Amino acid sequence: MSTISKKEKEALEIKESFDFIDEDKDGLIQVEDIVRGIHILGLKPTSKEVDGIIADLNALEKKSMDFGTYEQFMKKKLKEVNYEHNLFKKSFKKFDKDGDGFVTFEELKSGLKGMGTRMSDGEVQRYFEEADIDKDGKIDYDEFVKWFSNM
Ligand SMILES: [Ca+2]
Ligand SMILES: [Ca+2]
Repeated sequence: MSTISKKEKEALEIKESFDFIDEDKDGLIQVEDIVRGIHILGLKPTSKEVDGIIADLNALEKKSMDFGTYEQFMKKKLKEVNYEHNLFKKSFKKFDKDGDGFVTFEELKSGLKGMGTRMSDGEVQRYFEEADIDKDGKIDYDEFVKWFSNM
């Protein structure tokens, strides 16, 4: 077990990604390069989001940014992503009644019922098959997130 907190780890990763992008080590990076940082940090923005990010940054009317600005920006982005991630986790848990890390057909069925959706077994089956990408008969968390994001 490592003793550093998630926050510290995050701060370290932000610093490392900045250093990596700042190739000439002058403490400044090009505004457009922030997209590389976003990818290094494992954030997967859509191209629409990237456009939004660039627009945000252009509004600052700066061509380059220092670490402070970069850090602030990344912290905000990571927070948004964590928020989304928590939402997925929460809903996954709702479905995964026995908490074994998989959602079975029965769990999906009763979960959807619990949400007040009226669906026939056939419809639930269709949903289930759509979500179960590797066809092992259960939905794991990754499959769940993919399915949910595509809905
Ligand atoms: Ca389960
Ligand atoms: Ca599966």
